[in-house]
Amino acid sequence: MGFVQYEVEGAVGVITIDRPRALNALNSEVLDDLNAVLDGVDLDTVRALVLTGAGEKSFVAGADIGEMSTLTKEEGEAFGKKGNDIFRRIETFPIPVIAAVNGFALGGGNEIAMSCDIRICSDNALFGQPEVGLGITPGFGGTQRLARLVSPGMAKQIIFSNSNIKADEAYRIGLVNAVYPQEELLPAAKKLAARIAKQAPIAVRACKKAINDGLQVDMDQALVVEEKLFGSCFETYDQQEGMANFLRKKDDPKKVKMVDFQNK
Ligand code: CO8
Repeated sequence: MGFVQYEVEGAVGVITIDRPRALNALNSEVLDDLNAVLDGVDLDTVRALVLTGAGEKSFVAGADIGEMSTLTKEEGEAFGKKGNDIFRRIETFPIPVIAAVNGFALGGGNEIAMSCDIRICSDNALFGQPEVGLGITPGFGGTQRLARLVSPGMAKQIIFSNSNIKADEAYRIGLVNAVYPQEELLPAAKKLAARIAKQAPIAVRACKKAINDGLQVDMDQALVVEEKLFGSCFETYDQQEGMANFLRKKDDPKKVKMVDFQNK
């Protein structure tokens, strides 16, 4: 795929936005390629995804400013919707997506990272929403996801003042879960993805759905969302084998084995 590479290592898929000459900025073509890569993810075999940027300098330096510079109001709305639809697809993708933020994550770069389930970054990462310096608002979900992820006050400070934040500050405010030296970032992301991939896949998917859907409703409704998904696990091989394995181990520690979860 032109601007987006995809490789599978075991049960982990690694998606790399690959437009290094423009610091991996997102133009329409990159967004289309990303959508096509998501179409091609084999959900029977791949259980977690890592999303990163090509090169050592930039994760994604934003939406493509050249492409945006001549948009009309209608075209601007359409471009915002295009990005939003794809980022929402990532956010609601059935399996977990980990953003390995390896440098600039500005504007649309921070926004795509925030649509992932988990964010970790390299120590040279730089986060920001520079849109007001360009005369626009964040248009790929930044006003909504940053306020939900950190706090409304912190999101407003970052967005209104066009202030970039470094990796340690991103960690302090909870925008990323961990910071690694550049060379350790991708291995760490893959290791985390592989650990997730070893768990019962239907249960992991249900956890993602429960957290995402539950956050959209009040606590009473959210607990019903959880109950339904919890109940659905009892129709799976993975639940039967996972629990049987635990009981066998209690019975005879020599019977300890790794459960080979079957995704069914
Ligand atoms: N768009 C297009 N090209 C870019 C972008 C971008 N966002 N960022 C970098 N590039 C290009 C540069 O133009 C340059 O190309 P060339 O070599 O042909 O001149 C190349 O990448 C390298 O960049 P620099 O020479 O500038 O590299 P530096 O190391 O000096 O600087 C920076 C790196 C600080 C990242 C700098 O490139 C920069 O400030 N980039 C823009 C960052 C930015 O403002 N991003 C936010 C864009 S707005 C946005 O994302 C809105 C999302 C919602 C859109 C909704 C639409 C409706």
